[in-house]
Amino acid sequence: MIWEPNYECLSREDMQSIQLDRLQSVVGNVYNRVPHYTKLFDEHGVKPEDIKHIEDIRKLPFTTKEVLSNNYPYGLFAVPLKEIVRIHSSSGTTGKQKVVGYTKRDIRTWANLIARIATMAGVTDEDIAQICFGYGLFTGGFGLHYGLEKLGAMIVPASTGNTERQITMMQDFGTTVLVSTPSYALYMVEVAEEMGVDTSKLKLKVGLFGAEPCTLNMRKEIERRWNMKVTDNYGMTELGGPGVAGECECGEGMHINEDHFFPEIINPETGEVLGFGETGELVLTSLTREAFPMIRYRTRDITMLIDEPCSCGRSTVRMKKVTGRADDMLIIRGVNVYPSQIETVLLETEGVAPHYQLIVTQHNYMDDLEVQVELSGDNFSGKFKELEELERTLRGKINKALQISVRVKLLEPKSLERTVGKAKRIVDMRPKE
Ligand code: DLL
Repeated sequence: MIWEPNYECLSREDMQSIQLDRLQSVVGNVYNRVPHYTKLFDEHGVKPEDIKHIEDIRKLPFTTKEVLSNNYPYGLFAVPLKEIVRIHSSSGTTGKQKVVGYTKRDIRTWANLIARIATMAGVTDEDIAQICFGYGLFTGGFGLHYGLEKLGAMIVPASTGNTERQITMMQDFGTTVLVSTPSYALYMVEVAEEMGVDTSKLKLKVGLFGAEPCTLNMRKEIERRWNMKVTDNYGMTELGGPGVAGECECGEGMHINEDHFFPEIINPETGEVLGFGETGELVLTSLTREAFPMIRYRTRDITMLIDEPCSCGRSTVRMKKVTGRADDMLIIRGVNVYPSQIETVLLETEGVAPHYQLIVTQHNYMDDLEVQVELSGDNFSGKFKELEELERTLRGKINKALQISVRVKLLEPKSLERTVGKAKRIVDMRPKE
């Protein structure tokens, strides 16, 4: 089944005509209503009237994540606060979160987009969907919730945590659709196995997974151990959350909701626009968001676009699995982490030097982050009790800043290798494929 065939199966010409119409409208809106864009477009000598064809989008400047922190919290909103009915947020590079807003219409559109991607994955109104994403500022919980509700599925709003209870709910409520990060799905199956649950007796049919990369091996492992089909879906807070793209049952890339998000791939070094089948950084323009439009947003996610027809019948352009990031953002157990957030804590803490390394590993598909930091040479006695105290303080502060738990390892002064160029802050030992 296709949720909105009128939009998902259009000819290229019809799709481009809708995209152009919507692009002209959103560009006019941001130029007239958001001081940041007025200034930026003026600096680049581009006016809304210059957008005459869809390719004219290339005349517009890019938007980077820094623009969000510079305009924190509401500076990029294109409607008065009175019209905002909800905000969501996620971590920014420093202490400042990325905050995005939604009008009533944005919330309705969002639900529709999620209904599309859930339908693509094979979910119907007969299903019972257990949502194991956090309900809160993160876009995952509420995003999937309203979309699946719109579709008519029965929702178990389980949120995250209390994993044994999650398994019991699956058994008792007859869950058929699992919504979570792939890593949490793997952790859950481990707990289920420890509880002696025979997963083949559960009613699970499909997993709607997203918010972090899932390697092919990880996918196979989830499919085997849970005995269900895995699907991937993609989105980000800046573009409103999940709902940008989703995988259909053919499993050959994620269909982008192109009538709402215009995709481009660029060379992350030069900004040059690349063609279909070429790998680069995904750039997205939101075409319909009222409260928080984004023009040519550099996602920093590395992927590729494909325009070949898909056997599911949808004609929308697909994006391949995200294979990496063009910046230093890490995703640890589904949470976005910037090394600069950790650095800020280290710089504020007496007793440690700003020489650190982040070691990321994976055990049973669960991410683990260890922050290794050098003690500052001069003012430290080296007494065990003091070291313990310092480690505890640091761990507490970092956990609070990142909203995930990390391990802290204190190192002797000058023990980390010094480099003349860029410091190697991240050692990511997780499997890539
Ligand atoms: O993760 C939104 C979301 C929620 C998507 C639930 C899907 C399901 P953020 O927390 O802002 O938003 O993180 C966005 O996560 O730029 C990617 O780097 C990464 N990401 C999201 N989905 C995928 C995916 C949500 N399917 C950042 N595969 C993005 C790989 C993904 N990476």
